[in-house]
Amino acid sequence: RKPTLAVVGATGAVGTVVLELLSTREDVWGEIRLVASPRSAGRKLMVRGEEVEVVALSEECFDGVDVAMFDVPDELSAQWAPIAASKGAVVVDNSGAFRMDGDVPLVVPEVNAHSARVRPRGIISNPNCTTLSMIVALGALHAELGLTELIVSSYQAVSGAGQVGIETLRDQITKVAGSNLGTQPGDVRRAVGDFGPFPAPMALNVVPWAGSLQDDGWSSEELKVRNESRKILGLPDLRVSATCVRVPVITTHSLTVHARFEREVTVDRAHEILRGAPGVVLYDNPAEGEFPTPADVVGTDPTWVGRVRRSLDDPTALELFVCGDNLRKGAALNTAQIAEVVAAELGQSGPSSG
Ligand code: 11C
Repeated sequence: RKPTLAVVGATGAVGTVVLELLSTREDVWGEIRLVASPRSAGRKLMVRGEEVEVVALSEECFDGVDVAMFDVPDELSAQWAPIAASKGAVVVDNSGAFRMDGDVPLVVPEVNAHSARVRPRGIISNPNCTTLSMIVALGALHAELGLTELIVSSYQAVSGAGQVGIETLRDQITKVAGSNLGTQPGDVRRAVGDFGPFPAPMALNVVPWAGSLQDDGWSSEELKVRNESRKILGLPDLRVSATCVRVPVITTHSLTVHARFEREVTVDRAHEILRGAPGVVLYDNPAEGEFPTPADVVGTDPTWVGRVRRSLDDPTALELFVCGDNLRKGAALNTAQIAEVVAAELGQSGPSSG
């Protein structure tokens, strides 16, 4: 029989994209069970062209489930993922609750699919969307050139903060539209009123902050980029410095990357590697105005790379601009891909042995 999938958090920003993907990707699933908070139970959502009723999160909702995707906040995953695993489901978790747990693999199928097989807790983690938006391209370059250092700045979309992030930016755009705001200190701040989940206005602004405050002024998001990149690439001592910035984009994270390698690199060689890398689109012809931007990348699956240059002062380093849809490859798509890797494995060994 085909494996049974539970989607926990089916009504959220990421869950909504998961349902779209499940309706368009090769269908490897038997039953798909949609799970959400008791508040959303009873709602009917479309998946694979059929209406499916959402059930409330409970121990029983994992009965007979082979794979459970979790797209819920950290604290809910921390509580419920081990329960789902104890009931025999392989959990693919998109929260930050388990990513750095030594007994939980952190998987990007194009980079380290093999590590999904070793999962002592029955849980596989999906990386943070900021790491995911660049790591497929960097994994391909690392495999050929040997990465030694990363210095990155992010330009993160508001949907990284969930549906409330999207609503906040839309509301602020309405408030500033057609005005001459953005010409005096504090005028945008006063006009938009409500900052929602952000520490400053998002309309007509950029905000050098994402996540929570950690030691020595770093944000949690910056530490995630560092720690998760090291774990996925299997480079525990990789030098990584990240500055995470939120920009007024609805969906698609962008990053500038300074990547240093073990030996001298050329743009031609980097182009060749990126052109051949699964999951990567090279779009790099600035003479024709061709480079990725969030407005063009949103809604697509690949990691888009442009503006590839060799560093002027370091022949072993490259400068890149990378864009990835933070709700697709950055979250729902990578989760679906991991779940499909597990489904294929269960298919080889029988669904109850996972
Ligand atoms: C953002 N990357 O853009 C964050 C959201 O660890 O999964 C995802 C947080 C996480 O705000």
